[in-house]
Amino acid sequence: MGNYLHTYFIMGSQNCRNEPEEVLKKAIQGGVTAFQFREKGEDALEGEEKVELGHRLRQICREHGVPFFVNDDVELVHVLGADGVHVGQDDLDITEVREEFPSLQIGLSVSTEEELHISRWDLADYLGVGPVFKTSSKDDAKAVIGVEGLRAIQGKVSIPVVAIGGIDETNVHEVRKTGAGASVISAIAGKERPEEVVRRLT
Ligand code: TZP
Ligand code: MG
Repeated sequence: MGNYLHTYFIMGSQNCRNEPEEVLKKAIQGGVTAFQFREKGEDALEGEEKVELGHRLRQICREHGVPFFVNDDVELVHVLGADGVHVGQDDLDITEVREEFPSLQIGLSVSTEEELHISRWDLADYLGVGPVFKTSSKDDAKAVIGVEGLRAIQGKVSIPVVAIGGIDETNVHEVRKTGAGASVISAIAGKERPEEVVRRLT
């Protein structure tokens, strides 16, 4: 699957300014290299509606050859036939997730070196590290770690890292300098022309 972490777009309907299907198509048009369906938070869809949207977004990714990840929901990984799953520190146990999906790509969120030490990150294919900058897309976001925090964690692992949290056109170059990928929610999903933003991010 190459370097799919380069520009990793994450969203759910709650993040979108326009129809999620249109937002995703435009983001792909702009050149995103992976997508994660993260239907989560106060205004998120639930139940059948979440599954239906997931099917439509999964299909768009399939048509364009973009790897499709599901955030936190093992059942949905099965139902949608996802290429990978992303797990947080307080969500699923990565040991169980790896047992259930031996050949899928698995991402793990890590915010601090302490979390890294207590994590089975060796079972993951990549780490999502942040928030690197201030974010408004996650209610329970941990403290901002900065590019220094990103580099510190990167230096301790042998798997690829994708930065997350507050990444936009004004600061993405700082992330690029570290060699980490960039994962982005609001700077793409919340915009009128996602394709133009993505072109400036890549
Ligand atoms: N994990 C750490 S920060 C964050 C997540 C899911 C939200 C990132 O969203 P944005 O809008 O790109 O800051
Ligand atoms: Mg989580």
